Amino acid sequence: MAVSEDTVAGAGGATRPGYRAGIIGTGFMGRVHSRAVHAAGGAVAAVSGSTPERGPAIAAEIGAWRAHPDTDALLADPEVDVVHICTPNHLHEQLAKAAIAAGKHVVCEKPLSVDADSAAAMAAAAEAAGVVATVPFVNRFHPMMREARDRIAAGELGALSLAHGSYLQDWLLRADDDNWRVSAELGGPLRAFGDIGSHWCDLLEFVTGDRITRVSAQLSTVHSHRGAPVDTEDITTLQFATAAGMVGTAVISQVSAGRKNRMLLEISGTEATLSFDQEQPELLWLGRRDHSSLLVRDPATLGAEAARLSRVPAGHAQGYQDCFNAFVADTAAAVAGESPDGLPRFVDGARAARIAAAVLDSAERGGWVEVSP
Ligand code: SOE
Repeated sequence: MAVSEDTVAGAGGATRPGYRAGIIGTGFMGRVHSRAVHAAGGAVAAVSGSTPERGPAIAAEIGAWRAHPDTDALLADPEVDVVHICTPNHLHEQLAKAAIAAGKHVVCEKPLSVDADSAAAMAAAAEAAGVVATVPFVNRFHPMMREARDRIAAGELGALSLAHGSYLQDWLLRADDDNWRVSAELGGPLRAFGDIGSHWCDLLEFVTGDRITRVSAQLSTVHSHRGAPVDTEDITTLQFATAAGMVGTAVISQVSAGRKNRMLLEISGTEATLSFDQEQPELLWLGRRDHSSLLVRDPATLGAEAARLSRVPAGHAQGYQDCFNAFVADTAAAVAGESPDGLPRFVDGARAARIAAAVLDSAERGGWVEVSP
């Protein structure tokens, strides 16, 4: 796969061979991706939006070299090495397969696709072509989540027994709040779970190294009309069990007034508990029966992976966009032939899609459903 002579700063600050991105989709996520590409020292070679008219203005805004009138032109652009797909979910499979067929590496937004079979087909296509194909499960890139992962792997929590938490937002609180994700046709049948529950489940499995094996879920739609009838859920509640014997619950909501993007993950074992709040990403609570403490992101005191992902010294808060920047930097490292630890790939997106399929099945049929391995 050809790459340019530009240099790219890796997650830990190292320089990499160049990275020229073509971004498809110009909404909130397309802009976040473009900032991350630039932060990594790469270039946005091209962009294409939902209409040819939007292209030039967005290209100027995000500093892209050029705008293409459609996705075919972007995929044929020889100066695009990596295609970033930031479109509504129903387009992911078709675009990712076309990008792979054109010999490009791919970054595709989550949920990877609208159902488990399609997500698995995308992972298989990437594997067969030997391209780098990643999914921005960016919460993996919080240094304190790497710290939690290292401590759990070292046995500091003892035998894991319980995991619980939530991912709560309010940007769809009111009936007149609308977005393409609300439509099952465009976003897939699970909206809140696909959009943010997928992050929560991925993070749980990443940090613990464990697997959700069974789920029992309920869906609730608070607003049945948002201009048109609504066929996706506002809230998912979930009970689960894992292969290693944890039980747990998760609450996923996009209608929780005042909660902007609050992801809580708390994991308990026979010795200790770790608790993380995405809105306070510099901190990790370590609870013990007789002495609890609040760990602060300080590269000098953290494990190697957490220190690697710490992009600024202690006391200089880093958060959401930094996670994205680190994710793109590690994707660039993978494109350059390295194997960065914890990089979420299409197989991880396909895994999240299998959990989503079990959640949907359980909610529709009632009762417990096994997650296919
Ligand atoms: C919108 O719900 C959204 O932008 C998600 O798509 C992201 O994955 C999440 O991190 C923030 O909220």
